[in-house]
Amino acid sequence: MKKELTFALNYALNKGFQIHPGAFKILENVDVKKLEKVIKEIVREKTRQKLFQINQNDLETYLGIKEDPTLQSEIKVLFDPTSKITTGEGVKGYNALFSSRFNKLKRIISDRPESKMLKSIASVKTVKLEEDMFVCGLLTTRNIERNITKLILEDPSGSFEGIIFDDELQKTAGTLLTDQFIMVRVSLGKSSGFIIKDIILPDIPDQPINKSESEVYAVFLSDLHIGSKYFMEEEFTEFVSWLSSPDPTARKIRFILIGGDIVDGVGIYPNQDKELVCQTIEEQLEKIDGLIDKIPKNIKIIIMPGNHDPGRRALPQPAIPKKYNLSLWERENVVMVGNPAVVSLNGVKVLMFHGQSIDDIVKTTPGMNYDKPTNVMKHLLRARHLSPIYGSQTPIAPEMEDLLVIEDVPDIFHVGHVHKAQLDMYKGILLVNSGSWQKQTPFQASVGMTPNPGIAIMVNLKTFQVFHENYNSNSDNILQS
Ligand code: D5M
Ligand code: FE
Ligand code: ZN
Repeated sequence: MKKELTFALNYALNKGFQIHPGAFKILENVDVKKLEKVIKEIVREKTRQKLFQINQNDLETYLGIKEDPTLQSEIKVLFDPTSKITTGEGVKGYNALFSSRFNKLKRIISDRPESKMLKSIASVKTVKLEEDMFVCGLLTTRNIERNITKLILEDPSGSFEGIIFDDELQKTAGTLLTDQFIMVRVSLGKSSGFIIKDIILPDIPDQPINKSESEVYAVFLSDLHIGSKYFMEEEFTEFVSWLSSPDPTARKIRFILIGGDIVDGVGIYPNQDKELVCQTIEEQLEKIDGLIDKIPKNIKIIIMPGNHDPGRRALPQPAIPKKYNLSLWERENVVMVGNPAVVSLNGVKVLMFHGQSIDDIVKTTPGMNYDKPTNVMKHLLRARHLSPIYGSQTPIAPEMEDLLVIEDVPDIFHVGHVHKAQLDMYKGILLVNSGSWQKQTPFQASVGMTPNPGIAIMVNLKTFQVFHENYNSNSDNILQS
């Protein structure tokens, strides 16, 4: 026990006071510098009242941390892939997946004025084009030859090939992702080929942001990697204790969102066992369950899986199955969802996605890198899809419905995976990459990846003001925005 705490307890006991366990728990979390003053004032006041017991209520009243019963904390799961996962078989499955992607995104782009002149690929090929026309489809191929870019798009009626001469437009074309949905403005060239004059992405429309009526906070976490040698257990435990401290921000927290890689898993990468302190998934999940137990019960916790968590590897991922840890599922303040998911926190819509596709996008797209994952997040919002590239490193299951299309515009977009705590805004949407609680691993060091772990990002859901608590002792380790 800290000596300041021992002093405070002895002071009260020597004056004939009894200390209630609830009061003791609060005293444990009071800043040590304030303990002496706090105990002396409470003892004086209660002596005056001739009541020789110090209970939780006395401390909460004195510290001004009495729970505000008017604070609302309503959570609704608006989208969870878990029950929708069917997995189509083989080619038929992929056809269904891409046709669902096309239809959903065509519906989204139909709100744009240009869409009035939208033609199917088959009809554009047969009519005599006198003025510019618009076609849309999924980008299957992009070639650059002799300073000319050629794009091939597919819609259900056929395949369309167009070329781009304009330098700026070629640059835009260079950032497009394979299998992404786009709309193009085209005209007929002199030699009867099609020329692409403009590229239009589904993107995010201007729209008002939903805010919470009560002033409650949500914490954004991800990539704990429990079970790994590099999990920052001490720092994370310190953060968990801070949640029950008298700090005014901590007192208003009602939601914690965990965006995947809760555990480090088993057999995720070669020789992983040498970097694990817990060798089974069950043991790893038990550890998180123990930590969750220390979180105040008025905080609702949403748990979404990442590529290290059990269930299935391919996107969309179901919630971490019950068979690995029933007690997480049985907790009243825990909500288990799949990846991706959309939750409403007092009306604020949060799109949660672990972020696996960032790896593919960083590798293939000019101007994108691991230092600025929020730029990749903007790219995904413009494409209105969480993982467009099919057949690269990120496994995508052949579902009958494409559950990775961003159908609903969120107020907050929460991603993890790349271990960089970073904030940004895009068209009014708050972008949060929630970093990690795992120190740099030998693999990350070998590829020059520098994470900034140990930062808890918190958002006031009424004002959208962002706060953070940094548990990393390295002064270079900061939240990026
Ligand atoms: O991934 C953390 C980050 O490190 C993420 O950007 C992927 C990258 N990473 C991790 N392991 C590998 C391997 N083996 N190859 C390529 N890239 C990798 P996390 O999901 O936490 O492991
Ligand atoms: Fe991770
Ligand atoms: Zn990950």
